[in-house]
Amino acid sequence: MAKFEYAPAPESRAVVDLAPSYGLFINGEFTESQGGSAFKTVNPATEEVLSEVTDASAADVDRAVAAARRAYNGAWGRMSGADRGKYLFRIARILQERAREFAVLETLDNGKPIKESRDVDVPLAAAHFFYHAGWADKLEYAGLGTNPRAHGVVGQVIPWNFPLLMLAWKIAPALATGNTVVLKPAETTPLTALLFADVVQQADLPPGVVNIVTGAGATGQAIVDHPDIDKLAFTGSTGVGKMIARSIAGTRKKATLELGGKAANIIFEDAAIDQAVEGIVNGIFFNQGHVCCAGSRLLVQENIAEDVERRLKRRLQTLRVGDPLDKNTDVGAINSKAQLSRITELTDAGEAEGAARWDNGCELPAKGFWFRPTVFTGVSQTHRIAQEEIFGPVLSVLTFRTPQEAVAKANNTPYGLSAGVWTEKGSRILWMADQLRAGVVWANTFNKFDPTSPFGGYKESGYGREGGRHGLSAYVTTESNG
Ligand code: TAP
Repeated sequence: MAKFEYAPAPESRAVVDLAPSYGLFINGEFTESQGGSAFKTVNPATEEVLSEVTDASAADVDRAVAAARRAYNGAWGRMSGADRGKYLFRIARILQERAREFAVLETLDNGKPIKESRDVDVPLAAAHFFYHAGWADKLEYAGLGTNPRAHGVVGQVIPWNFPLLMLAWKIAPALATGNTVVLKPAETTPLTALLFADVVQQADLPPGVVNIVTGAGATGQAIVDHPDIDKLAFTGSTGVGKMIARSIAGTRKKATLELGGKAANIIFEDAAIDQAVEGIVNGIFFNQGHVCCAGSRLLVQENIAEDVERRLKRRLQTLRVGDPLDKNTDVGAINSKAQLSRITELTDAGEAEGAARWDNGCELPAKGFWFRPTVFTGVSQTHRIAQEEIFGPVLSVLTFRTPQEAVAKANNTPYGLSAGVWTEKGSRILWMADQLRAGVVWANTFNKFDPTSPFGGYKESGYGREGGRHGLSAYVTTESNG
């Protein structure tokens, strides 16, 4: 299908000032590792090396936890909520002021389109700090229980799909409630967390309140295992989440786990089809499908399936895949070679198991990690592509005849993070929301996020909520909940 030709409109990367290498941010300053090594972080769209970062050792994690403990026992632990709130407001405003720098850096390190980092990741990260800043002096009135108090030192481990945003989801509520933090960003996307360390300095936060240690899985494990961590907050895969749950079992550590998903996006025959098609595209092709709550299973009522499929494929042919820094780009690069191999392996399995594969046939850049927007039809519930999280731009289409069948199929997964329902009938939306075992149910929309709204899963999608008052409650202990 013919597309409008657009002239390229690349965002300048001059706003980003990258150092050739980075140390660890411990006790308010960048320091050298003790016994750790270094690794390179690359731009997944070009494979260009962006910088070298530290692979923190267990001794480094120990120093970071000690700094966080000192800060908790010192100025931060004694500070009033109103004063903590001022720091959070300051961080939020600095994030807004430096929004372009953060957006370009996120796109360089992650591969996501600039229009997403600019319009979604960075504004939402700032919004999380603003929202939690407002709570810092009102915790007594948040309905959390009697006399809410911080846990102490919180260990936080985050994934690569929304690096700055996941950092904000973790750090903002922890600080608002008076905890101190040791955070590890994902191995492939450490750079915006290191730039955030610069913001922490600029905001003049007391030393040790926020510590950033970069590294791979072993560094994350050292945080999880550290005896002086009071609470853990993890976002990542269900596999690693289960390992964490096993390693803290029997300890006094509290934990929230935000894990994977395999959401159903359910389209009824009375839905506004063109809007639903936009919702399907947003549901699975936003952020290259690297979204825990992505609408990766499309459940469409059988009598409209052909029409929806035709319109969807037509729409997908207009998606622009390519340079993430180009403001016209809709779908950017896959975050890493390892993730590209996983997507390739699962889509090959989909074909081998008998589903019909289609992609939009777009041209892909010669260098970097890329995958065409792909749709599988004729998918059955037992296929791996209907059961396993692909975490890429791949949609599996299944059909249903009755609302009961839609619910049964939607719930037929070990996960339970999110779902979408598209119908004109309000009563059906409410009935479906009640039946679906998912932490978030969107109605006639998809992938909408707000700091006031709790987010989290059922079953193997984890436990605990982030955002809203529910998210705050995970960071405090009260006289009623111990
Ligand atoms: P993981 O491999 O689980 O990695 C998540 C984080 O844990 C990374 O920082 C990782 O370090 C670290 N890690 C790895 N092994 C560890 C260990 N043994 N102990 C402690 N930390 C360890 O997931 P991922 O590939 O980065 O992210 C994709 C997954 O996250 C998907 O399943 C997705 O659904 C899920 N996710 C869920 C949500 C929510 S809110 N539910 C949000 C985003 C993503 P390295 O980077 O070095 O491996």
